[in-house]
Amino acid sequence: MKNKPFLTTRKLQPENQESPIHFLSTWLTPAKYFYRRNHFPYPSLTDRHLWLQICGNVPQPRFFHLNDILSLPEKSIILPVECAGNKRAYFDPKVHGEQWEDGAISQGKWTGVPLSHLLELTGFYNQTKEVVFQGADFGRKPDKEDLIPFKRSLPLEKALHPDTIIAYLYNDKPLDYTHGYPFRLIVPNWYGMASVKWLYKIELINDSFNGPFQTEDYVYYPHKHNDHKSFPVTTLQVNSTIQQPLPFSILNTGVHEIKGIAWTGKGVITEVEISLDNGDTWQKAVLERLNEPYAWTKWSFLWHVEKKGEYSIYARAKDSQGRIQPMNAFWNRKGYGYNAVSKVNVKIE
Ligand SMILES: Nc1nc2c(c(=O)[nH]1)N[C@H]1C(S)=C(S)[C@@H](COP(=O)(O)O)O[C@H]1N2
Ligand SMILES: [Mo]
Repeated sequence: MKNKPFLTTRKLQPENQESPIHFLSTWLTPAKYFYRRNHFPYPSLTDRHLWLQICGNVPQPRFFHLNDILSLPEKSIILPVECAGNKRAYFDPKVHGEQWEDGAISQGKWTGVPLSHLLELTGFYNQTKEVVFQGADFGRKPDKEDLIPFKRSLPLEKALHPDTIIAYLYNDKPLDYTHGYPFRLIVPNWYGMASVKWLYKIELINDSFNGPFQTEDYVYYPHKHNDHKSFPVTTLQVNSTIQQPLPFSILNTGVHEIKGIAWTGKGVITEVEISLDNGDTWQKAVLERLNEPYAWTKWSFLWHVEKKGEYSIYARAKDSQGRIQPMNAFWNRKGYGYNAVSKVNVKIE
């Protein structure tokens, strides 16, 4: 019998679980191994949710039924969705929030209709500044009274990007309920919070949306005790994960394959380097890429090791925008965007 990995539970209500990222080597994460990140209890869906509403600043407000949407031109894109809190557990000093390690990221094939296509059908007025996306789930924020939905906006330009899609298939099957059935916004290059699940209402507005999921949460706060110099969380940092070997493994002398994934929200990954001497010297890993602009890059490195002892394996990715993983992550109070050089300690005996 083949052994199977499992999700790693961070919280059950609402459900927050990590993908077994160290044990997955396929390009497409099977739906059952996709991480789960929820702010609220799962929504109860009704037939109402098979209709996607576009309203606000549009000449022809409309409801699109799932069947209407299925008949429109479709587009498929392979891309990772990464939670902005991925790797939060590694911040030093520690920060509050789900203590995600490496598994708040998963990649698959998303199929849907470009949002720009729907907005061509409804039209939109010139003054439009942002597009607001609302999910069917709702609940309370800690210390607040009122029930609020999960709701976020995109600048019009990002909403109109041809790769911003309303997805209804994941890996060629209808979206799982847990991942947003029937409709999910997919926003390439942005952290996962932008990809609103159970999407049922889209509103075009003339000003800036300032709901709590973009003015309180998903904001980088560089200081512990005040909000100075805060700015919104948007694009993915350049980042990588060492999938194998596992932290604190005990290995024999000889040859070991060090392998993992690397990704970025700007351009493409151009290089992954490995250091076995605490960052003094770096050697290039071999990259393996799909012909897909947003997909993660797989990398591997054959390590010949004869000397027994303890080692730190470092990996750092570079992207085509000249960004590189720093030795120390940019600390911020809510713990977003951790992307310091990836490290795994092992012992050779
Ligand atoms: N409606 C809704 N959409 C949502 C969320 C949510 O709680 N409700 N969480 C967001 C966050 S923070 C992330 S990281 C991703 C997680 O998607 P997943 O659960 O499919 O992995 O969905 C985003 N979209
Ligand atoms: Mo997230």
